Amino acid sequence: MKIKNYINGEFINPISGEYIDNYNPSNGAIYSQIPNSSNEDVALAYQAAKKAFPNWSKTSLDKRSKILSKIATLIEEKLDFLATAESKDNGKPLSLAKAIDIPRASANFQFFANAITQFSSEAHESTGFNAVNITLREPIGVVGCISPWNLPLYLFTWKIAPAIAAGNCVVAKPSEVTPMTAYLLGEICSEAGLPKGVLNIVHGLGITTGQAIVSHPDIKAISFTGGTKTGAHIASIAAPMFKKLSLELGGKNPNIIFDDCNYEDMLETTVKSSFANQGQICLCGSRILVEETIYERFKADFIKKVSELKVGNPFETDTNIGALVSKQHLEKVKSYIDIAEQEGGKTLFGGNEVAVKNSEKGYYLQPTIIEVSDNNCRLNQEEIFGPVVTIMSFKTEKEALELANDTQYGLSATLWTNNLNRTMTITKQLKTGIVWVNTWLLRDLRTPFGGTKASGVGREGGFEALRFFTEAKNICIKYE
Ligand code: TXE
Repeated sequence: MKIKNYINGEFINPISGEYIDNYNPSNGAIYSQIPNSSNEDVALAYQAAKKAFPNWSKTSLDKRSKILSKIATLIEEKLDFLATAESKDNGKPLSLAKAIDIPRASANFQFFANAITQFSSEAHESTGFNAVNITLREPIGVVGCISPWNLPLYLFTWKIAPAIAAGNCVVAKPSEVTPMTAYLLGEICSEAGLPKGVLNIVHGLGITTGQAIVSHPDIKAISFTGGTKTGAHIASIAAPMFKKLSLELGGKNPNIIFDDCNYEDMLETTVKSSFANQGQICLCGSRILVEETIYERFKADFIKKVSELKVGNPFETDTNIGALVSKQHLEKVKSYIDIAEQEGGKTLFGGNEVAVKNSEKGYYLQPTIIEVSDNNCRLNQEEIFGPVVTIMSFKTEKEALELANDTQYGLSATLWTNNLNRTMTITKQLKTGIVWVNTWLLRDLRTPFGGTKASGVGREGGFEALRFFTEAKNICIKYE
């Protein structure tokens, strides 16, 4: 099957006619091809977006909102179809795609369909000056959205929905590793009546297609989610061109566990925060820090729970852990297990590839727990982005906080305690954009989402996203 670019409401071949193979991670087979788009394809997408902008930006909020809602409904109606496509493309359990990825993609459109009707320009009477100040929030024009492979449709729509809700037209690129649901979204948008050119989806490699979007002089804002190195590279191109930038990058998130927590809740959630989506979520708690008093108990219970997880074909209903997204990524994750051994880390569970019956060429890895004693080891400092967590103990609150903050990243942290004073002391001092207390990945789409330090700049979600995708203009009117 050949995936095509979606430009000006039409599915078209890349100008060069070149295609790249796309793999099914559950069995290692090539199952589709995607356009290897070049600067010319991006230019075409830009022209379509530019042409659509004057009308779309002036379309009433009510109409925009209705179209976004319609897209949300169509995604919901096609849940099984889209979840199956996502699972095949990404390797994630079908059950996860059905429960999380696709419902969230629909929710992204529904949320911004509502949010845009509540997002307003502001006016301030400047008392004493006979003046009124108006702050208009105007759409930027043509914006670029570039998304990764771990939560394909979920993250793709998380950018596109606020961008178009705010009146912009979009040139978007999904990851070349997981292009399928983005391709299917094009059809859904046409069916929902989204005018031609409002959303244009260009497929291809990061270094060519992605870079063409970032360096296009008239694409004025870039919203990117992906690796920290890529984010830095994108910033080096976009910043001198004075583009607005939102960068959601990697994480090395601490999961801090105190002995006064609700132990059973903590244990169950920690299994999820460690290994959900094969550990390929930027919010996974990959550094588990446990208070010394319960360390041995936790270790034994955690190993037991993790050993019960089933690694298997994503389409089997009892599979907990599916395939990693690509051969290349599997190799990267495995290399960290080797590094652990060289650094003196002790593998408590896992560490090996899994041969899944009838899918022997798939990219399966056991959930892996490694005990470390030094937070400066590479395993605790570098993002692995796979089913590999480290555990280590701490003695005091102060030590826990120091360990938690001792990383270049600052995306999220999880804290398990029932002590209110400790909760406030620690959460206020954690240098992360998000802190969960006694829970993990509980998302309210109104909240700001994003990280500090090497985890990126800017916030997505709620009005933050609508502010990003608009330019604020102040008009000051003096009257007699
Ligand atoms: O991501 P890339 P990769 C982390 C994770 C992973 C590492 C590398 O640690 O192991 O990044 O993964 C596009 N100009 N995360 O290499 O390259 C690319 O085509 C413009 C964390 O697969 O960052 C894709 O669409 N675009 C992360 C998107 O960027 C470029 C999720 C992300 O790919 C580009 C994914 C360029 N020069 C990986 N180069 C998270 N924060 O959730 C690449 N791209």
